[in-house]
Amino acid sequence: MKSILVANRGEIALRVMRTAKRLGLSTVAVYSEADANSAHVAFADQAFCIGGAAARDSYLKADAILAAAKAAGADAIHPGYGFLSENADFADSCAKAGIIFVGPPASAIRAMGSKSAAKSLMEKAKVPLVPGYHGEDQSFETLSAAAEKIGYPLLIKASAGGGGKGMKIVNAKAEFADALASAQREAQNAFKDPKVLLEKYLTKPRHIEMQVFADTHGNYVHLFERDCSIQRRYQKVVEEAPAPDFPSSRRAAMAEAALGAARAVSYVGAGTVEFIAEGEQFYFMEMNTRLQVEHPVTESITGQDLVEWQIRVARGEKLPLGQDQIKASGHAVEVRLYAEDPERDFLPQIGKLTHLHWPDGVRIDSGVREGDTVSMHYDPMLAKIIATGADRAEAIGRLYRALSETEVTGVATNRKFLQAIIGHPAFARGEVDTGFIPRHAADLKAKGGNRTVLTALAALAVLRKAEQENRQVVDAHDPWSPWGRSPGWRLNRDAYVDVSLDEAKVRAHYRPDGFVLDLPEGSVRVSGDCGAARIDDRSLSFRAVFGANQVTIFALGDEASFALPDPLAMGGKDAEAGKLVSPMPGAVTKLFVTLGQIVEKGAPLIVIEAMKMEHTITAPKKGKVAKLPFAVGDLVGDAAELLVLEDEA
Ligand code: MV4
Repeated sequence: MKSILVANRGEIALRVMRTAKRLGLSTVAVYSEADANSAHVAFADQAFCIGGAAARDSYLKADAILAAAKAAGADAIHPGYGFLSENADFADSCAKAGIIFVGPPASAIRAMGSKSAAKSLMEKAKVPLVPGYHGEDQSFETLSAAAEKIGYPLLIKASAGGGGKGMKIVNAKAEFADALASAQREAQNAFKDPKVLLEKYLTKPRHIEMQVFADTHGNYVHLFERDCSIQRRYQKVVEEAPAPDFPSSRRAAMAEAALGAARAVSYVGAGTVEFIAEGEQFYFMEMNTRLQVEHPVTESITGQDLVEWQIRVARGEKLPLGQDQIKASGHAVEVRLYAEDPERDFLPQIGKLTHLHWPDGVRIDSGVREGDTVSMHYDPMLAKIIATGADRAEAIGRLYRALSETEVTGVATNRKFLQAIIGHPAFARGEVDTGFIPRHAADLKAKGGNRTVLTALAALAVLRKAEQENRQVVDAHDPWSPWGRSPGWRLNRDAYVDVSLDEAKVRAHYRPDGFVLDLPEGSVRVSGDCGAARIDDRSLSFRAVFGANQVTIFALGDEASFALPDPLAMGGKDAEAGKLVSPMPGAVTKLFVTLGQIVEKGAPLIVIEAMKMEHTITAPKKGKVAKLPFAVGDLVGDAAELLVLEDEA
């Protein structure tokens, strides 16, 4: 194997290519039209555009990917996760084309693809199953008789489903018939297969999964478990290894069950066997026949590179280590940082990442860079942040600090939500189960504890910026003269300016070394600047990131954004020069003008839509449209230059 194509995008494409390069392989990326300027394309030795932005037009197009592999002379294809990673037909097509699929045999993918069939196989292999029914006979009589035997509450699952899709809880016999009909309808619509299975419903289970590996020589090992119990609507939020409060006897039993599952389907490569656990019991749920998003926590506690293992197995080598040589030490916790807004029901966010700063001392697996755009076409995960420690408390402490130092502007993120989980006393106590987020929902809501400090810092940042900008203009000959420093400075009387933050005015009284700010909570003294600010008697460092009409302050592990007066309304420098910038990230939904057109003051020019709201940009003066870089449908970032109006000659 000399060359590998990665049939994926974002962080996992980069992750796979990094190891491939280290192993001396040349790397081939594929990308959609939306990803032409993305990090995974830049990192690869060569890259091929395989189609349009929508996944079905690119990352799901098996033929286009195989054609790219042929054109590049790639010997192998790594599918990453998602997209084609668990598509047995794609694995077959690779084999037919003489290309190594870095994944399990198509037969193993198929065997685990149907839940009912998988459960029957697992039953034979003596892998523990939740009491239930997973038979072929789908008649109402058989299903309702099975339901009576299982008892209530019970769960109806789509046999072809996975990850929580098509599940129905039935609390009592009277609900069964309706729930069944609806589950069958949904299964038919979503998976074109109405087949369901029934299970006893566990109300507060933990999700614990075992990492397994097998080679083509009949060797099977496990690399311990991961606890992924903290989920939101079946999406994992926090993953850790080892599972907290998980005795080694249960670990050994679960590992044996997982290896039994892998053997039962003649598995090869990296796989994950998912269990739900309640009390002392655990039960097989499903097997994921791919490398998982959360594999870094396993890498952290074992010191192994799982992508290297995958590639070596795909080359026909034996597993790098035997079971006795695989050791776990310490603790690792991962969180998934998403471009989503917890205050708007976790609505996915799109827009340009105007500022991005990653913390030190932790592993960051990310596919985005500052200036990149988060589009609506793909999963909005920005990064996985993985912290390790000698023990769980140390790992948690590091992760909390890392989240404090993570800075993203341009899109809302779940950073504070993650921090609230990682910092929660119940999490510290290891009280993790699938009910964690709903149970602690009130504690996980954003609280404005540092509002006064952040407001004071925002006012200071705005004042310092104004000073810098004025100093050049007003007082070029003596930059230190108090006269030129700001328009408000006068001798012998109260001198002040009003800073407009979020529509409210903060009065700032000049003092020789700073300001006294009148805030609703009272007066505070501020001085210094971003590096070393002082608020009353407290010194702190902070960062201010200015957007087109807002400023975001990062301090004390917290952040807050404040709206600034509209630069167009203020007649700022940009507006005078006729440069119109986007007030927020969004999509261009309408253009009223064309290049070269002459417009009157106040004429509507462009409509930007974001968060279902339309913003119309109007002409601040009469002029000729000299630049118009965007078309209808384009995504624009915060502060992107939308249009330039030139004075008419
Ligand atoms: C269950 C269950 C309770 N009882 N099965 C959700 C996703 C899919 N992988 C399996 N899931 C569940 N199956 C029985 N018999 C509860 C869940 C479940 C869950 C499982 C793992 C992680 C988070 C979860 C959140 C809600 C429900």
